[in-house]
Amino acid sequence: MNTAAAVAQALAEAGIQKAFGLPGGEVLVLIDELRKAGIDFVLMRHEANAGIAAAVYGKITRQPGVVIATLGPGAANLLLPVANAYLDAEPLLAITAQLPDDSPGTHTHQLLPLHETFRPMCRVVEKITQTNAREVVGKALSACMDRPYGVSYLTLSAKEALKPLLTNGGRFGDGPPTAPMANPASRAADLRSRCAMAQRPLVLIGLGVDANRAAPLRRWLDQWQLPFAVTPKVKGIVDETSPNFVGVISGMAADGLMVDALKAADLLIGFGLDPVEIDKTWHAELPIQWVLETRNAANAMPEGAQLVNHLALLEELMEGRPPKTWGRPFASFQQQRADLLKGSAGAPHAMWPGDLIRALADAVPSDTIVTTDVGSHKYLFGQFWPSRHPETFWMSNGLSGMAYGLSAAIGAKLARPDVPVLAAVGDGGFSMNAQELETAERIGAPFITVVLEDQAYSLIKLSQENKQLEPYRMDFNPIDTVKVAEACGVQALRTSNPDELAAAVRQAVRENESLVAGVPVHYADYRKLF
Ligand SMILES: Cc1ncc(C[n+]2csc(CCOP(=O)(O)OP(=O)(O)O)c2C)c(N)n1
Repeated sequence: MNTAAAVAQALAEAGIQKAFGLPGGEVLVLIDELRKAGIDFVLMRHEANAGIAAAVYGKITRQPGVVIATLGPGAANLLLPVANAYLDAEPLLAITAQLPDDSPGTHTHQLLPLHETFRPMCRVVEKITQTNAREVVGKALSACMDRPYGVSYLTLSAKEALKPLLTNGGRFGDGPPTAPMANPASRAADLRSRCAMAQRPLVLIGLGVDANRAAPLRRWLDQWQLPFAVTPKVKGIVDETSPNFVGVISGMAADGLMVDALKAADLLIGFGLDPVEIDKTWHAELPIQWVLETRNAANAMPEGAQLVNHLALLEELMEGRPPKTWGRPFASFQQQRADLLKGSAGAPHAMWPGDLIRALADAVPSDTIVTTDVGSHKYLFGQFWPSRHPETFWMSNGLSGMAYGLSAAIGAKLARPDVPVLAAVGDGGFSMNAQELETAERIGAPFITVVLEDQAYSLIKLSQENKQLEPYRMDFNPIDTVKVAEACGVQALRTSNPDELAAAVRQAVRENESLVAGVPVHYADYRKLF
């Protein structure tokens, strides 16, 4: 067995069924060994997109997503998804080629300091050799799955890939040391007495809550009738159509209103709340009772915070009667939030963003997985999309990198072919990776893409206006969304009519077919929502 085959075998034995990527000559042997080991290689159009799709696929399937790229430029293109998985806590194993150690010192073609570049964001960074292949793959995979999920990075030179494996033993890594945990009973008693004294408690649920805690978390919130808010990365962990749902915190639309609600609370419980998602500093200024089960992404722990097992804590909290009743202390904020969506478009032939949300939410089943890109449309969907089920909403929010939504949709559809997937992206982000529509068609991962067309990097344009700078270089000419989609083999339409949009989306869902809908919006309308 050669080293590449040992890598493939270790991956297959760990249950990996797909590896995403874009090849170069240096990884061909590895890709061939993956094929022989029964691991499907999902060929994509850009390494960054492949890495994002892999990480989302991995998180949904509860295993590391695997992405393969060549050395040099291929590896350099992986910087974005590695950064994203690092800050957004998604499990990703990246494997790229590298020049062999015994290349002549003057052979610098495509030579980059890859280990040094990736090390700060990765848990395991190692060179795969003919003696360590199985062990190192196991160690890298298991490190990705330590919560919060994270990234490992391995290199395998084309030369080493062909060398015979010298050991075939190997054992999975021990993982990082566990942090000391608080006693759930005393933490529960403390929270109970704080709640008993509070008039306006608000539970802030964040990225640090595992999706498999959704049911007990919902039971506790329901039993105590506590008001709650969420960050975008856990949208759907609680039902956002519940009367106790106050809104989405951490920099989405209506953020000023949400921060006012936070300030109006007299008890903030940060249940898995991770500041990596928060673009302001209120998390450091307001007193928050941190209830964390794992370290935060990027290993940042709030001062004095202890870890506690969420499941055990929730069970303790649900022992006995709720400490108090609160009614609806945030009703006025909830009403103002709902009112924001009422309005009409500020330009002819544009759709009002509120109508867009309503039309889509009416057209798709509640278990539809929604992904977004980064921009004004992310703020819109992050705040107002009514998520109801865990892991049905995906955005880059720790890194906040554009060009996430479409790739994430591919990973999500491969992981959950049984549910519809809808990507909401800006026309700027769409032009970064629209070519992956062809990938989706080719591999049989149909999803719906809604492109919010405003011919601008609108979020940055609004920011330029807010700073009272000269309007400068934020607009671009349209690239015809419909023609791009059709060129990739996907049916498409453009409409600013909500009913027409809903009808087309319903049909695509019914027939499990891809659809791209270009929806003209007026950039200044976002201002009314922010
Ligand atoms: C890779 C990357 N480059 C740049 C940015 C900065 N940025 C954030 S939002 C945005 C505009 C996005 O424009 P578009 O995709 O059209 O969405 P819109 O804001 O118009 O909804 C930019 C350039 C980023 N977050 N990520």
